[in-house]
Amino acid sequence: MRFKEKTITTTKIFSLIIFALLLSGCLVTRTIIIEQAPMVTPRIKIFNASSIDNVTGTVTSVNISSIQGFLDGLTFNITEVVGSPALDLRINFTNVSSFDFVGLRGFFDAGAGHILDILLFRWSTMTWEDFGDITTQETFGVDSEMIFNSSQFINSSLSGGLVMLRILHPDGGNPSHLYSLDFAGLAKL
Ligand SMILES: [Ca+2]
Repeated sequence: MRFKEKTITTTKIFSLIIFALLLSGCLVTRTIIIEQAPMVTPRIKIFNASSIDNVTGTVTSVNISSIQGFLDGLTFNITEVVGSPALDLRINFTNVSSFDFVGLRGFFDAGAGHILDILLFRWSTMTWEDFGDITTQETFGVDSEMIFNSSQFINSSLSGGLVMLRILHPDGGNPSHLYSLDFAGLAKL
């Protein structure tokens, strides 16, 4: 009997302690909301080249896939010829709706003063527009040109949106000079 009374007393004391703790907020159940990070959607769209054609120059390897992969160990190699122009390379892109950059990764192993022009065909005037130069390099490097209002360089009536890129060595060449192209692409931010 005395044991039962002691048990009841202990239970009451324990209940009072729990009640007091609840009042003080120590045992308030907390709901923790963990916000899930939003899915990150790639913001940059890359257009790979769809065709490549050497109008002038000696090509030692012809494979469009060589310039579709960045840093993949595959390159498109072309050497200059004697005479002017020394090198004329055309790279086409299809199904292009809009773009902001032209990007090239290559290695121009040539002499001082030898320059490759980076041009885009402007459909509204039917002329080639020069956007930059590639000079002799010591190793592979990236050349990128920002293009404002790309619509004038896209022919939406051809191939779903045709863009023609040209790499031109306008002056006299040297057959020992090599342009090794790893990647050519258009980028839409
Ligand atoms: Ca490559």
